[in-house]
Amino acid sequence: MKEAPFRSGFCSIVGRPNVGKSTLLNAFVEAKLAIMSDKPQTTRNRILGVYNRPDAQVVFLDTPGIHKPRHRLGEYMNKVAIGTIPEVDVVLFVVDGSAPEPGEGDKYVADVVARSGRPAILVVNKMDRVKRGDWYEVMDAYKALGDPQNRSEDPEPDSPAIEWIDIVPVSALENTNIDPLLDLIVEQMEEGPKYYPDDMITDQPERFVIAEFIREKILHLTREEIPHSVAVEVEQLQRRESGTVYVSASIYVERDSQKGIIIGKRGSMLKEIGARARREIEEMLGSKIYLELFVKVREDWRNRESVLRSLGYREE
Ligand SMILES: Nc1nc2c(ncn2[C@@H]2O[C@H](COP(=O)(O)OP(=O)(O)OP(=O)(O)O)[C@@H](O)[C@H]2O)c(=O)[nH]1
Ligand SMILES: [Mg+2]
Repeated sequence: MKEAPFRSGFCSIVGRPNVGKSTLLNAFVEAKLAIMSDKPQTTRNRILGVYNRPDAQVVFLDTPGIHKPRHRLGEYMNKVAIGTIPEVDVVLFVVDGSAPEPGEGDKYVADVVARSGRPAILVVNKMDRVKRGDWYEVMDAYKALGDPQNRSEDPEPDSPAIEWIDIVPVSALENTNIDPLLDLIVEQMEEGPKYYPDDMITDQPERFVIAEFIREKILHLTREEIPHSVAVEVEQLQRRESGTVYVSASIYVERDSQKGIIIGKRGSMLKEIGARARREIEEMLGSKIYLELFVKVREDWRNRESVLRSLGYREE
């Protein structure tokens, strides 16, 4: 009997902000590769995660939530997200089923996906928050985004329909229906090589992951404009002979008032950010770390091309 061919390919995870794309990526690869938060626009880069099984490899690309940009950073994020679509074998269009109806953001992303012409699976996430009896209604409401009439009152004549490969209700948070979704994705892949060795589940440098873990703690601990105004850069990463890793990182904000908030009363906020980040970084590196954080103001950095580039928000 002939053996089944090894299948492989690329799969982009797109959608408006906060629908659970990064939670889904982490569920697929069973590791925390992408930071997650309840603040929209958490992910700012393309995050690669490799899913391996004996008969297949899928390279997932988690992407920033596509949104109406108000800064150059936002424009960059949209470009990154949309730019992944033509490169992949299948697109996962993720929506938030706990919102009973699609919003403007979903409609916009559906249009982007439609125009790409790439095969697409509709993933209706957060179904743990939907009563069983309402599942079909919610899924139908989102399925309708395939029809250009439902994406705009006055659709452009060239706006194509999407023939969904399938519509899959999941809970990324509770790991519900993730395996059947993975099977479906693998089915879309053609015979192909292993693009990444088994022990390489991401292409993110250690420094980037550490900076992201620190940023995630800030997103969890702050509100309003602060989460959006923060960037983190790891400046030093040194393994000492004792086995301890020394990490120093800068937290950039846009104004002095924000610097005050990040530092907190007598440094209490910065201390909490550091303590939470340190625990997670130690777990990832498997060694003790010494973490030093500095808070710096870079006015309007989200609009400054040179600063964006230096922080790694640039096209490769
Ligand atoms: N109840 C529930 N919450 C979820 C689920 N998946 C994600 N969330 C929550 O939704 C919020 C957003 O999750 P993320 O994974 O950061 O969303 P995202 O789409 O990557 O967001 P951006 O990076 O901002 O585009 C977090 O608070 C998650 O815990 C789910 O299946 N059920
Ligand atoms: Mg994300």
